[in-house]
Amino acid sequence: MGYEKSAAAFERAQKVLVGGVNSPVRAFKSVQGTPYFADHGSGPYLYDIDGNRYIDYLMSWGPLIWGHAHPTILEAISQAAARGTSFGVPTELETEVAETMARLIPSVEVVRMVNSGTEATMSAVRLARAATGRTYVVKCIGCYHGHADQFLVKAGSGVASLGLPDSPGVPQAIAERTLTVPYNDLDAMRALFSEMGQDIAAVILEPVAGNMGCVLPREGYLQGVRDITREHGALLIFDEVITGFRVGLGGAQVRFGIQPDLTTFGKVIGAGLPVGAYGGRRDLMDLVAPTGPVYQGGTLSGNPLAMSAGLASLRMLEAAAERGIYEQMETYGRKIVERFVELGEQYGIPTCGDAIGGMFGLFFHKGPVTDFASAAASDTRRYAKFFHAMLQEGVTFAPSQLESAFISCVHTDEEVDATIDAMEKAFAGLV
Ligand code: KE4
Repeated sequence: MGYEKSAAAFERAQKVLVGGVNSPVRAFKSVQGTPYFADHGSGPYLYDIDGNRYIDYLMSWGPLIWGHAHPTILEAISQAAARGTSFGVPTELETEVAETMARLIPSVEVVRMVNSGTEATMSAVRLARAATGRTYVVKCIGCYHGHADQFLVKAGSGVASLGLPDSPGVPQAIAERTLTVPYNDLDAMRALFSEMGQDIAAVILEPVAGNMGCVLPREGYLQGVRDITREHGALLIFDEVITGFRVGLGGAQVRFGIQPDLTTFGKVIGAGLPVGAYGGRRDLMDLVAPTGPVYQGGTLSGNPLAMSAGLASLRMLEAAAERGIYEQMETYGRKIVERFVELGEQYGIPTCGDAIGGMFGLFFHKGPVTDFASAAASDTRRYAKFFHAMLQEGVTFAPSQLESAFISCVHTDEEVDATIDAMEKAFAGLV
């Protein structure tokens, strides 16, 4: 595998783009080395500008549940583009996407489209604060909800777990209104609410954590959080930017049988075009302008190209779900995880992992990984070696141990078997 063209492209990019990238994780800092530059994608494959082909489990960090350049999605985009790229007035496309989301996700009665997951989560939190008249928000350590100031906090000290800014530029006054607790820890959530419950507007959490690797909720955890928030009059926001339409046709909330008050979306509903959305109970959503006083707007919200791509993706998912596409993706993910763990045992390397729907995670950790503290104890150096060894074998995972792997509806036995062969070769070089 040569990377000369990518290396030159990265040199050039760093002169005019911050760090040579438009999102930090793309710079490969946590796996070292030089990022490969994409040339094009086709189905489950990504091709870089040096002509290397990879079986792709990064999938643009989640949106590409139909793989790269799916003909039906491309056709939808080109038909929409031929009619114009944006209008600044409503289109029926937006209504059709919202109707589809509301039909597939029972807790969602009304939707607002935005342009990114960050916009969705920051707007949902603003709405929760307005609806409850309270200012504190609870997030779980290790869950990522985008880069709005209120989410860039690290665990504070003491039971109150007052957030501390985790990035320069985030005022203490904002950070301290975000409280943090470990994921999967109902006792910590209960203790926090017993101390501050009357001041907490909402809990926002990833129902399946995808930003500390792939970490599933413990049995009863999500229902426990639902019960605690309801008991204290706080709202429950499920951040399904990753899990929405990925862990099942109804997202994590339908799969786990939990009704949040608000849900945020992104990624899959735009099929690779810029998109986000938040939605939920009508009495809450009607507080948003122009129906209510909570302001939020966006020039390109509900953009017809993103809506046409998203609608095509969702319509194909509905049909494919009947054919067991989610079970198929989960079976493939589980097969990769199981072989990864077996190889760890064979070579005496601590490994664990999990899979759910179209996502899975591989940890260099003896397990179990249930929260950020355990995820962060993984052998990230060994993950970096594994990541590059797999690149050499023509397979790309996420360039970070603390991210998830994404499979698509168009990965087949051929790619999964080749991935397992590649892992067998990669492990030989890890000891
Ligand atoms: P965006 O603003 O990046 O569209 O969405 C933010 C976001 C919100 N909620 C969850 C659960 C998310 O995972 C994300 C974004 N995911 C990361 C990767 N895990 C985006 C990759 C990147 O930052 O480049």
